[in-house]
Amino acid sequence: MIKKNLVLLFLSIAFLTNAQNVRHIETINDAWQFYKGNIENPFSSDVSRSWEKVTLPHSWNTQDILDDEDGYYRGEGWYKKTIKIPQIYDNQKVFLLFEAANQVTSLFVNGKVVEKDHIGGYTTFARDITRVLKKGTNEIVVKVDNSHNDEIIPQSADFSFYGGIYRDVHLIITKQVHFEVANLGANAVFISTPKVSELSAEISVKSKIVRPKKGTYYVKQSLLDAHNNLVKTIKTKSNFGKEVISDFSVEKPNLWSPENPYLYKVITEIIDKKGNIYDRVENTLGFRWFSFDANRGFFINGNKTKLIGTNRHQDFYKKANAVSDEIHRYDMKLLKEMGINFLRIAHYPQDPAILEMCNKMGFITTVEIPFVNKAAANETGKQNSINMLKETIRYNYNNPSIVAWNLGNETTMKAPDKLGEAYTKHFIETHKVLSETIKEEDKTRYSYTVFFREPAYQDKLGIRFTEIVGYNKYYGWYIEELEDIDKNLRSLVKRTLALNPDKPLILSEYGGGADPRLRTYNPTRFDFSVEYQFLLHKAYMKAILEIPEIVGANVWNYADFQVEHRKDAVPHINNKGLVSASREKKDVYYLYQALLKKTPFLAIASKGWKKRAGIEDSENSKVATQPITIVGNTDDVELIINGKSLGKQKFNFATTTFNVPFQQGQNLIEIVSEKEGKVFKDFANIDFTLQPKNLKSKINPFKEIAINVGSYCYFIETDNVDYLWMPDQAYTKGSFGYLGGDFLRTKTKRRNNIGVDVSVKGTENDPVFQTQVVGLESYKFDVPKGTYELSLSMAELKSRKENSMDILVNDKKVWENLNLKKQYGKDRGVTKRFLISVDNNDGITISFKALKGQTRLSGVKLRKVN
Ligand code: GCB
Ligand code: CA
Repeated sequence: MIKKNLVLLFLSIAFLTNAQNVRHIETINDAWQFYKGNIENPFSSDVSRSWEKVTLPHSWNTQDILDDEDGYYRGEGWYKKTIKIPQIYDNQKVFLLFEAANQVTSLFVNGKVVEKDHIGGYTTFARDITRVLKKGTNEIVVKVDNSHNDEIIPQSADFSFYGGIYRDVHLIITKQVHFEVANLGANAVFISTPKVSELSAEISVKSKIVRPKKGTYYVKQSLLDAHNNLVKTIKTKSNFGKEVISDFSVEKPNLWSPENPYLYKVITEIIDKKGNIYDRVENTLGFRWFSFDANRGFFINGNKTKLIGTNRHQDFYKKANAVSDEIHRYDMKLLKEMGINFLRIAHYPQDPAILEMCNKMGFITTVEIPFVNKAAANETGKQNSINMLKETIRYNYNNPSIVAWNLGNETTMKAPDKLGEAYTKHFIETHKVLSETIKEEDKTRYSYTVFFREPAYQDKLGIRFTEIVGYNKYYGWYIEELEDIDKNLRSLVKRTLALNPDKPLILSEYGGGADPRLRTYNPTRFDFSVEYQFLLHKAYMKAILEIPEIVGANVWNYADFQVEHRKDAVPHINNKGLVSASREKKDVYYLYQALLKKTPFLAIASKGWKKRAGIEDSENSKVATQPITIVGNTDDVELIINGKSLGKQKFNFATTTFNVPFQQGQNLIEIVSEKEGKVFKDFANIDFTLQPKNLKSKINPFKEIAINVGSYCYFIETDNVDYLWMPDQAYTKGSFGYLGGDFLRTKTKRRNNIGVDVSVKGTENDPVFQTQVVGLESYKFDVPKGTYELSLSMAELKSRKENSMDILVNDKKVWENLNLKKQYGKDRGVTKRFLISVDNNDGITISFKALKGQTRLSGVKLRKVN
């Protein structure tokens, strides 16, 4: 035993010292100088130009994608830095590796251009800078350009094309004899496992040695298990200028799978006859075999596995895409805790930290290039797309978690038949050549494409070249109703399998938006409430789990992300995330945990909603009863409110809803469940405002209320420390509400939702303004005598006609001839506050008299001053 350990110790010491001797890698992320704009002569010593000091990862679009101005900066950005190149070896070779920069990158060292520009914003590339280096300090200048470019994908997409060096930059130093660094995709070694079974596995490692002159060199492979114990080594002699292929095998491999993501390590070294080491690279390796079957689903190591997971963008609130490895890994941790086994890395290759974690955590993944919506319809555009795909496959080749390469997303979004014959021809060719490229580059994985149009549409164009097909279907959101999700998915499966019986189908996107500030007990389609999103996903999951031909499904999206041109409840944010853009969990995240986790799980789904309000059940009843949904994978759950048990309820599809009486002030909700003899709990502390049923109540006197007029949703104004707006209601005697008019709706062929999607200027409270009552006659509050602050919020959104009105409070004109569009501008939120005294029993009546067009009101606040 001791002896064995000693051997191991020596072995690991040997690896340690070797590791220090070969290939030096360090990041160079700090203290770059940055200038946003064009520079005519970058090497003149123009002192008038002021440079900003920045740290990588960096993007110049962190702010302008979120502001009220249309558009964001798309142009040149310059980075410069002087560095001393560490002297590590005699005759060393020096490289710069950019994990990514968006989207055209030009590199200059000491005033000299280094190779061709790198094209594409999402793939990793390396450049050999040895030739242009000098002793002492060296000046590195990098120009990055994110202008629209007809020759580079993406041409159009529902995400922002942030500019900058937004991932790490590495300095790599090797000896003269080394594994190729600056190749397409910047990967030194390609590992595949041509045959894997429980009994044995074959390994094939391809590498290429770069060396100045002939000589005898060997490539040595060392396979280590997860505990760093050496399993096998082999040595292969290299031939000058040729790739080296090292084939070997192992017995009884530990298999890699989502349940048990067992990883080996392959150390690949260049050695000479005497055993001197020249270069060394490490890769992880997972042994697995897998297959997709259109009718039976996905199999890994012979086990049928339903693939359930999400999509992910590389984006974070106010950071654009300049996201640290720590955040990338944090995301992966949240995804793991959610219980998923599948990740679609959309819509472009992402940071290497993501795939590292996919390998370690056991996610089955697909990776794609940013061929989104539309092709770069010219020959260069096509070649660039092919190159990008090659870079993607080569750089990521060794990750065992990847099972398919996706060539594009919703490429028929801009209908090719409407873009002319030349475009269509080019478009079809691009699909063909990309799907061929996948199989040429990697025979061990599947080729994949994602569409959203009808299967027949793609078939008519003849672009279903890939082995797997994905569909993005937003039933219950953009189209169709929630009740019909199951029916619609079954019908989709039928339609696609009828045309292509052997092509497995993945539901590559589904979902709906939710603004964590919007809450409701009357969820409706497209209201952006957290509650509607919850119901939508529940319906989807039911269907997905029941339909075997849906081999895998990915929620759109793991997290909210920033899209400059979006005008949803939170402008510039696509809020279909299960967590927000700064990673706060929405209720639906817990639903997935309850449905997917193998370990006992229990949660109050809406525990993130801490500040609530409601109208008393009846006059002076002292409580307002509201539903609370619990999610869990135990049998049943007990709910206790303020120390009083409401009994136990059974879970149905991982959910159950209690009717909970809330009192004024703090309310403690506790839930308790048991599984396998263990107790599980969750709790929430809710600060509740109990609004009087009768506004003249002496027991619960009226103080203040804010109403989100024209909406069934509560709105939590997070910027104002959770200031709460209540849902609207038609007036009833003794209470408050609108008289006359209707909720504003967006009526299209596909939708009839409350509110209108406009980015409202001058406010962060877009949802208050986006919803309104139009054509109202009055708004009434049956409040007692007193002095009140009344504040009215309104906006004219997307209106075409002229609208003007007079507003009267208790018959006194307070706002005359108000024309919002003319006087304040279109799509602008306007709020005005009035001091009102009520000296009789008639309360407050705010009357709206149309002079032209229609009256409107978005929000109203009333506060009793004294
Ligand atoms: C899609 C696209 C994705 C969008 C999403 C949406 O189908 O693939 O890029 O963000 O829909 O939210 O509309
Ligand atoms: Ca409103």
